[in-house]
Amino acid sequence: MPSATTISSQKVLNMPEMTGAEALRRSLEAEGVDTVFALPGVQIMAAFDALHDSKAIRLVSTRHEQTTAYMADGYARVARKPGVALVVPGPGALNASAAVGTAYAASSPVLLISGQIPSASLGKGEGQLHEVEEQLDIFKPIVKWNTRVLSVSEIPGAIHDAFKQMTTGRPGPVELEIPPDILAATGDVEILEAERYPVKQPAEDLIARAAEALAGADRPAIVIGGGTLRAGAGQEVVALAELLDAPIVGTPQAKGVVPAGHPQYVGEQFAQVGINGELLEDSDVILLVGTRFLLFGFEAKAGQTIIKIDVDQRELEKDHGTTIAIDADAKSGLAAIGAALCARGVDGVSAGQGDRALTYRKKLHKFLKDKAPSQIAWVKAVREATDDDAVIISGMTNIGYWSLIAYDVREGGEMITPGYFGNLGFSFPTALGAKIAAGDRAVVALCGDGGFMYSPQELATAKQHGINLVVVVFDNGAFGASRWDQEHRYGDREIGTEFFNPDWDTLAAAFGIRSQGVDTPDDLKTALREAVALDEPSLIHVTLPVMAPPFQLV
Ligand SMILES: Cc1ncc(C[n+]2csc(CCOP(=O)(O)OP(=O)(O)O)c2C)c(N)n1
Ligand SMILES: [Mg+2]
Repeated sequence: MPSATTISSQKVLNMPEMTGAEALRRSLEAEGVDTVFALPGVQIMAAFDALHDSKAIRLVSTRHEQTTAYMADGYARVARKPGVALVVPGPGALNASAAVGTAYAASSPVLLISGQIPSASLGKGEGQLHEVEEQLDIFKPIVKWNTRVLSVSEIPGAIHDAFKQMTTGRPGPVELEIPPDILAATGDVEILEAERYPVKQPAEDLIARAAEALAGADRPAIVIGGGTLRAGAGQEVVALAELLDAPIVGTPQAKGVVPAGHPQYVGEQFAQVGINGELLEDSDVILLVGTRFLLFGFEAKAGQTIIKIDVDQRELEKDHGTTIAIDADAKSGLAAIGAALCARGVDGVSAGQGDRALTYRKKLHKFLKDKAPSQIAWVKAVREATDDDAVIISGMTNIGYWSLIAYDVREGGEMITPGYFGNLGFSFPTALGAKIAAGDRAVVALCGDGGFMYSPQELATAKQHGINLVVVVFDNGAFGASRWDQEHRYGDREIGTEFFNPDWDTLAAAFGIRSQGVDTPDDLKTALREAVALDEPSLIHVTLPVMAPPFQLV
């Protein structure tokens, strides 16, 4: 993210006779929106009509509201700017809610414009079409901010506030409700210019304390989370790790911040598999940056110093045995500690941790090879078939989980995950939005047969809008993770976990989508290489058995 400067908001237009829908369109344009993911309905038709005349905004229609918000999320993660979804209230908004929850868990900036019933009927319980009483309350736990506007003139300010919420502090989704009569009415409107906001700078005394602790450490370690990705803090993480000669451990949400293969980078942990507690237990000062430190199964011991940098005050208040809590954006916090260490003469050589990072990386690779050789072979096939800048969407499927630990994200590449929301059905629709932002870069959705069948109808969306992604469906004829659970914890008593699958080639052909079936990692590599080179969407189905997920190894 470029260093932000404050530009005070200016009124750029004053058009008294504008409709609410027109004000919405112009406000979105002023914020730099170029794509809106939408599914129509009577309450939002004025907004659709206003977008008809927009040269700046492309409306991408979907076949289910969940896809509008999933696409907005996928778009936001790759474009590194907010994604926008537009749906009817009630069932439309509720259909989109699992995707909004995902954006919340993943701190992704998504604006859901969710319509409303006519303003005169609000709160009267008349049973208006799509009415849900207190819709704002339904979204409260899964959005950073939401509001309802009840006049045309409020629309630009609401959009401006929505973008401020999405792009400052911890990013996250927001929800905005506009009743249909307000979209249709005219009023005095002043459109506001987009603003860029300053990032949170750290307090100097805390930086000095952190630098002192790190400079005095024998075995420091750095743990990075999604906050470092959002802040674009890769260079600062690497610079600090090199200064301290410290190993770096990532969460799956930080994949790609430090390219795999960097000498200081050890790897990731998912569900307590991967980089285990050993490295952290063997560290005297641990710096946590932009991470909620979920499920690490680690507790600080006496004598260890824990330093935390987070932009979200609520995270700093959570007790991880934190000694020094720095309220700052990851990039500015790391840069300040780096500068303070340089001023102290710390130079990376005297730190001399030997090859701690390498030792733990080797341990991790051996663990993966021993515990999950076939899973790793599939992950490798995906890696070898794609360029470094590919975008991989790791769905809730066996090979998706193992990718979180075993797939190497290199310079320029990225992996998108649902974070702690862990929702089945996430990867294909999210990948559709990611591909719109990714342009010529390859986008590969890793789906289970269970997860893909949440939205096979969106193959039509890919075809219609020319979204040339590759969908890989791993076919084990089951909700595999649940089937594995039954096999190992419930005496192999199958109930409700095995299912009937369609003939994938016939399904794809029905949508005019090219497809291919494979059953070895080598064949997947060949098929995927061919597929990413195509100028059209395609589907690869992979036959494989039910295998152990990482979270059932421990
Ligand atoms: C919305 C949602 N519902 C249910 C689950 C529980 N769940 C986790 S994994 C899984 C099975 C996934 O099956 P599939 O997509 O075929 O992948 P596989 O495990 O077979 O690789 C289920 C049901 C979930 N994570 N999210
Ligand atoms: Mg399956």
